[in-house]
Amino acid sequence: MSNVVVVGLGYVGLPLAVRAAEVGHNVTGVDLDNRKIEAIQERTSYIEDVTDTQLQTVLDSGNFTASRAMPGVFDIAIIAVPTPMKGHSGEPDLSYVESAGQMIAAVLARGATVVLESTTYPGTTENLLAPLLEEGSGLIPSEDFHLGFSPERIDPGPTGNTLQNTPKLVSATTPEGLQIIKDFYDTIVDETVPVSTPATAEMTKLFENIQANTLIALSNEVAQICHDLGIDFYEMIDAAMTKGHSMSRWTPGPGVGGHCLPIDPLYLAWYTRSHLGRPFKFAELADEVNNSRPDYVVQRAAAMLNDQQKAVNGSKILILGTAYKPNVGDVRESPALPIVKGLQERGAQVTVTDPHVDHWDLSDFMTIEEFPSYLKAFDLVILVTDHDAFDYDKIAEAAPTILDCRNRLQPNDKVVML
Ligand code: SAJ
Repeated sequence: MSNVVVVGLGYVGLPLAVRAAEVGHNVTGVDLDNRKIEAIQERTSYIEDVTDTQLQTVLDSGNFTASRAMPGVFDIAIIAVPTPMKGHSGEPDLSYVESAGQMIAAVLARGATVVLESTTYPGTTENLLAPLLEEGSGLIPSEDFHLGFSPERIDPGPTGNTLQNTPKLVSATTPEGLQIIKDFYDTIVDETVPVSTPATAEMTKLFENIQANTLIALSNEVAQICHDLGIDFYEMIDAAMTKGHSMSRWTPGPGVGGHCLPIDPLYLAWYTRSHLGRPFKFAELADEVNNSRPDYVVQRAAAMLNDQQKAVNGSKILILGTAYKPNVGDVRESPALPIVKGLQERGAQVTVTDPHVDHWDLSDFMTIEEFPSYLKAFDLVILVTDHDAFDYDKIAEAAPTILDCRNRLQPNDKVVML
């Protein structure tokens, strides 16, 4: 077993660190966020996919410790830090990768291995991280230390897709490095898939999310056409799926949230414009279509109120679910945010309820225990995120009128499908 450092203890890094410790590696988790380190020292998991028991077990085994600083020695260092965009510039923000690389370079020893897991544009590992490690350590990449890229494929929430059962791409700048990286990941996942270069692995990861984001945008646009033509999109997509092959089922929604699907395609869109001098049209079009969905929800809500001779201004609207997808508590890039803001800008009194979200300060918040009995007090209910915890029978029975953005309820005279 190895001395492993995981830099970045978020939804990727903490499950990875815990899993590596579970199989016997000696793992140090490093994060600059004191709250994360304190939570771990208090033996409490802040990541839904890691239970308190799992965390406590590896802490008690002595195989896992958390720290704000790098340990003095390590065999493998894995970077699992965020790769967001710089505001609305459309430009990637690799500052977290750079600072993680600098931390690692300061203690990088000959013969060690560095793996980047954070999603990024092709060439980052070899053209940005390698020189940064060399500058900080004086060691030569591929000669004095091994370097590779292994994209994270975490699927947050109780989806059944786990770190262990999701095949893991592995890549490196040398055959020796690839063998070392493959051997490591073979101890923690069921299947590793070697690819020829880090850039191939970087592009593969982006393509996975670009394909999803684009097909969701396609379904979003076709769903609007179906609505205008009086065609049930879901009957249509289910009929299309009977073809049995070469079809995949992506459903329309109120918009695409999370810190992956809406962001990753823009990494490649930025790269093609800045390095190849041409746009990545599918990424830009999908972004435009998906980003138009929250306003479409607001428009449809206004039309439903109008049908009741009510204005949005002054109406009481309840939003069910603010997280970016069902059964998680993450609101990053959630479409609920622009939907709430759009309704408030039109004068609506908006209340939200979400059993998974701990912090919400954009509007009034109602606990799930309160909300069924108060449903009748609202002029309109909008189902934005269809958590399993909601009692859909009660909602259908008690709500005045519902705009269902997730096809979770049976359409009737009160329930309108987005
Ligand atoms: N969504 C739709 N329609 C769909 C599927 C999803 O509107 O048919 C929306 C969801 O409501 C959500 C957003 O898209 O707002 C993203 O949800 P998701 O579950 O599709 O994706 P994430 O962000 O939770 O995880 C994705 C996954 N990638 C793909 O599905 C290709 C996961 O496998 C990746 O590991 C993860 O990104 C990541 O970290 O890159």
